Amino acid sequence: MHRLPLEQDLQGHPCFNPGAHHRFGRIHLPVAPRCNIKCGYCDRRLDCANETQPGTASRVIGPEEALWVLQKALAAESRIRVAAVAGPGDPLVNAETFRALELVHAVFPRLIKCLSTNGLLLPETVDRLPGLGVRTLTVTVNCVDPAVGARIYEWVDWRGERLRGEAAAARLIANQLDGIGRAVALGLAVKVNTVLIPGLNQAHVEEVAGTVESLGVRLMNVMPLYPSGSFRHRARPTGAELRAVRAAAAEILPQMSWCRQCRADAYGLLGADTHLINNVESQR
Ligand code: CLF
Ligand code: SF4
Repeated sequence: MHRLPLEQDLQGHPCFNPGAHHRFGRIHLPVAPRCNIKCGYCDRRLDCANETQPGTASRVIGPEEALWVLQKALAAESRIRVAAVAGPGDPLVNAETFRALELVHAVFPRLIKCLSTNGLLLPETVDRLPGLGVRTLTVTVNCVDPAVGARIYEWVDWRGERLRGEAAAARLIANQLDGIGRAVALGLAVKVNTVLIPGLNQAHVEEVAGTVESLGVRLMNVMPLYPSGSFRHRARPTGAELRAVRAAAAEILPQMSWCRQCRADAYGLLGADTHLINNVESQR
């Protein structure tokens, strides 16, 4: 395991520390509506399935409103240690993410700030994250081979051009790996989420684990596909398939097995979710 100076501070992170998820919680601020890629399993009407379970779409809120709901949520749930942006689109392509984190960090400097991204814009934005209090980062890496990625990603918007096929996957993968390396060098704790898609990347997850481990990633979260979007007719992995893939990957990289595939507006302890918007709005 890589030990970083921030290790001590991460004890209260419910996703990065297996001992913390029964004791501490997180809040997701849904300030990021747009996305710059199209994963086959994504249903645009729902939350980013790279981090969150497709469900009822979150209502997007603005940065100032995010600070307000955070204050309300902290008053209602004192165990929250992490404020994160995890959708409903990709945080890094939405300027509102940076503004919200700036506001939150100014008022709550001791809260851990967390982000979950597809990684396309990570190389050009990662330098801004430590100054916003971001200590933990999740990048969804479903493959490190463009031939596999061409079957997972429908398109990638890059520098004004819509890439497709292997060119799209190659650009996304290159940026993800470049961005992860930069994030680790900046001292961020990086986790990789990999959506397990039977028939597409099942035999490829160990290669993903080995590649990101060599870049300094400290934790991997293999998430079962939730069939939706273009992949709505695909099978969800069985429990046995998921356990087998996780066990093989665990030989390479510690595995997160307690992920609850939270909504993009969840707050509280993992799995004991309260949904931010409905509950906080009822207090207006
Ligand atoms: Fe949120 Fe993700 Fe940060 Fe955790 S969730 S952005 S790392 S604070 Fe955690 Fe929820 Fe699983 Fe995500 S249980 S979906 S891994
Ligand atoms: Fe959907 Fe993928 Fe974009 Fe997340 S990163 S919003 S799953 S297309």
